[in-house]
Amino acid sequence: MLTAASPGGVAIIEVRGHLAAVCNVLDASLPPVGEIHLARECPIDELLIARLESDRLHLMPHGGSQIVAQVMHALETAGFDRINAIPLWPHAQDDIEARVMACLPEAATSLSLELLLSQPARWRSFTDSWTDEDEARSRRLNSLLRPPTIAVAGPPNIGKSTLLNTLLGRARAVVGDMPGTTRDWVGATVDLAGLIVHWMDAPGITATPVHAAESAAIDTAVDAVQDADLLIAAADAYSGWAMLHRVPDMRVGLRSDLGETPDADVQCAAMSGQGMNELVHAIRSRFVSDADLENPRPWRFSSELQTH
Ligand SMILES: Nc1nc2c(ncn2[C@@H]2O[C@H](COP(=O)(O)OP(=O)(O)OP(=O)(O)O)[C@@H](O)[C@H]2O)c(=O)[nH]1
Ligand SMILES: [Mg+2]
Repeated sequence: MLTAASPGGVAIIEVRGHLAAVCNVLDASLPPVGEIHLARECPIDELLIARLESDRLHLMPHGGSQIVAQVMHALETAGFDRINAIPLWPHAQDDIEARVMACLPEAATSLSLELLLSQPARWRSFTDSWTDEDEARSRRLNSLLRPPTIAVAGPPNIGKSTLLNTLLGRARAVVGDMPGTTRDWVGATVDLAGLIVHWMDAPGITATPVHAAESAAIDTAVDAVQDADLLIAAADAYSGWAMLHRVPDMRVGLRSDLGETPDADVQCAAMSGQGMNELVHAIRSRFVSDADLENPRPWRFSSELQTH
């Protein structure tokens, strides 16, 4: 039997029954009754195991919904039945505040946190009827809690990886003068003015790959482009646009200090910082607009929230 609740940054999953199976799925040893172990080898996440009784223990992984879902799934696969979450929010005044607390681990920036924390007051004073536009705005705002994936693809050696490194403020992607520097997708989590995104930096796409590794890298780039929530085509003033297997959602001109890229929606130069704020804002606006953020009506941030 198991239950889960996540009152902030750490989740608590209570497990009752034949506990040896838990240790098999989590690759951890069973602590003696009354002791707590840190399971470092667990393939899902480092977690604490507190043995409360011979047949009852608490698992404490990080509280992110993905991690909790993976641990719960592993336990269910091992034969445990799920029981409803225990309401572990004793300080919550009402249901809406409890739901805000449950979502706190997902709010990773001050923008998302402030918006989330303002919801109990908004819902309490809301007497209007809920509209289709409220629902659509809420879906857009949900990207503040569930990071979208952005893929950047274009010809080689135009500054795609430099752009990612500049957004991160540190080196993550390999940058170089040789076309084909990036051999595989480099993924990083980037904060775009309060919107967290998973940024995929693709290898350069060229019609004339020289090495087998380059050619394989291009195949990977072409495939991965399909799944991104937002596809950015990148080019510089001289490269032309790469052929992509999907129409891009946005065209960005890079290395704008060397010249303007024809037909780009936004121009920027990562090395000098020119146009970077505009780029960040333009990307964020594709998911959440300024009007969405400024709208004082409540946000239905959880599908379990009733609107009447
Ligand atoms: N002038 C100028 N040069 C830049 C700028 N951004 C990057 N570069 C240079 O452009 C070259 C290529 O940069 P990368 O970031 O490796 O380019 P890439 O598109 O990732 O290249 P591949 O991985 O080969 O596809 C490097 O020498 C960078 O220093 C910029 O804003 N202005
Ligand atoms: Mg690169």
